[in-house]
Amino acid sequence: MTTVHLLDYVAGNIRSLVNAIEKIGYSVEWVRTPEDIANADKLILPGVGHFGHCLSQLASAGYLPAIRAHIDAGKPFMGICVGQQALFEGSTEDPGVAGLGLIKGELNRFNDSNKAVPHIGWNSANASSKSLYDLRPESKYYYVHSYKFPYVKGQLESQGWTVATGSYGDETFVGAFARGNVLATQFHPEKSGVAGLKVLKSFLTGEGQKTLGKEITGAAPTGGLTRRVIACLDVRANDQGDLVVTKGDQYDVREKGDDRNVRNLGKPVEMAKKYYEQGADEVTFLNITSFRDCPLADLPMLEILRRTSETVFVPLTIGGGIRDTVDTDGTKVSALEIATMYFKSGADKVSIGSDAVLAAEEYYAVGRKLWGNTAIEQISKAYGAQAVVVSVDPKRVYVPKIDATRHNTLRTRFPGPKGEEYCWYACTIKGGRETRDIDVVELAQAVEAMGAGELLLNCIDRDGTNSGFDLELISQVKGAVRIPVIASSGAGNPAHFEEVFRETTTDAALGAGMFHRGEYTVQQVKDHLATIGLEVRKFES
Ligand code: 1PR
Repeated sequence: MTTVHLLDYVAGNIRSLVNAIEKIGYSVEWVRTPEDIANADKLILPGVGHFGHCLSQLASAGYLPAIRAHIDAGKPFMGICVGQQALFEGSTEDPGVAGLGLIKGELNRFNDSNKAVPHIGWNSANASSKSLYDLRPESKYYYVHSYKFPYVKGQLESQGWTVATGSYGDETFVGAFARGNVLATQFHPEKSGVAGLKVLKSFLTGEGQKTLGKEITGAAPTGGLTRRVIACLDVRANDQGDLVVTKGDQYDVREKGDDRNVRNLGKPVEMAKKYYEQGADEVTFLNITSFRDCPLADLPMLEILRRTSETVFVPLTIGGGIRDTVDTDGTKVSALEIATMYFKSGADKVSIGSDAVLAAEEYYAVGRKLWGNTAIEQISKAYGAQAVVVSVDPKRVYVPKIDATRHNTLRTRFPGPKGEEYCWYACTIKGGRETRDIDVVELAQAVEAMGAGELLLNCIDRDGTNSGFDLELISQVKGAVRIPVIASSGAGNPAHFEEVFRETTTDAALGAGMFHRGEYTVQQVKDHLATIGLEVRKFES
């Protein structure tokens, strides 16, 4: 049997999972009705977003009894992320909603008083020398979640489960568990590179079930969450109309010569694959101009995502143009609909820039009230906070005194042109072309309140300068929010990544130009971080 049934009951990036399954040599059949489950041999329940949303969708469509029957019949079942969480009785995320109840107990939220939540990134799944569907102690897997089942030694094991754990800050959580025909992973195997594909393969071939729980010898378990290194591709049409990866200096992407051509650094799909193979933990595409002379459904970025997700098994983020808009035929299209097209094409996260600034201004203008109508709120509600990144394009503004402006100021180590010792960061829109009267702290706090799950913190002053990240900016924003922050702009060599990870609490760091120009590879950056003792994911082939 080379078919696996996939339950597509809820919005989300299902395409990556299909691509991963096909890469392993299996084909996917969709479960469209509860009756289809009866015909399934192997069943996978993926899941993103909110526990309550997923479980109530499953319940209202009548799937829960069919899933229970499948499991009770001893047929292979795999739950991924919220599909794993569904096996518990409930979650404090949505108290009134019942899970499948295969396991007693409920999930609760990570404590965000001492770390960023959601927990996003590559972490271990350590099965303590027991065989668990080809999980390796030295491998890292991609997690993205705010709720977890806390690990209590012996609790699940006493019920016959083999358990793998991860640790985040001072909390140890259940990363995966299996018993008999059931395998469940909190992490996303389809986004966990080669290590994740091995887990999926072990489930699909049935090998994992055969060897489950056997003692194995192997490398000692490694530490927790790794430092994430992200490769970013700014994409736009050049003057000939081809989509190219480009890179600006302080957002100016045109060559310095007389002809001022758009800098062309390569082809998006090929470059994304190259960075994946070098060990990039994520790949981000920013569509820095809109391609709005064609119908939305034909956006070239959709094709780029589709093709990239066939070969790149790490998370993909897409940004640019995510806002309510009007299609070429006059039809109104919401930001949520645009995001949905991106998710269906292989994106795991969408990144919102200009629209987030305007929404934040509105949020303060109406006295910090939320009506649920912003792009951030709508996409976050449908797909979960972890799927919504806000990309910030700030510019430094120098002031002579701390109280010279109403904005959140900091004392800088790099005084301004007139010796000013203070500065604040003004948010911009439209790729830095328009500066607004809102600072990064205000923006960050507003979008966190709206349900953004992560910030991509660029810096126009540093972009393309190779002079290192703006540590003052990053520390200011990290101090203002609980959600993870990706440091961006200015990386010129591996030591800059070391500096940003050592001197700030940033959750991830992103580079563009230094990779595109071939000055350094992603692997060189990660090797450097490993040499100085920082935890990184090693690329597996
Ligand atoms: O406003 O929602 O349509 O989104 C537009 C998106 O396009 C935003 O995320 C914005 O940051 C991005 N963008 C717009 N114009 C430019 C430009 O360069 N002219 N690129 C642009 C932003 C910045 C970074 C860059 C880092 C690292 N690119 O992502 O990759 O600065 O570069 P480096 O390592 O070489 O220094 P919307």
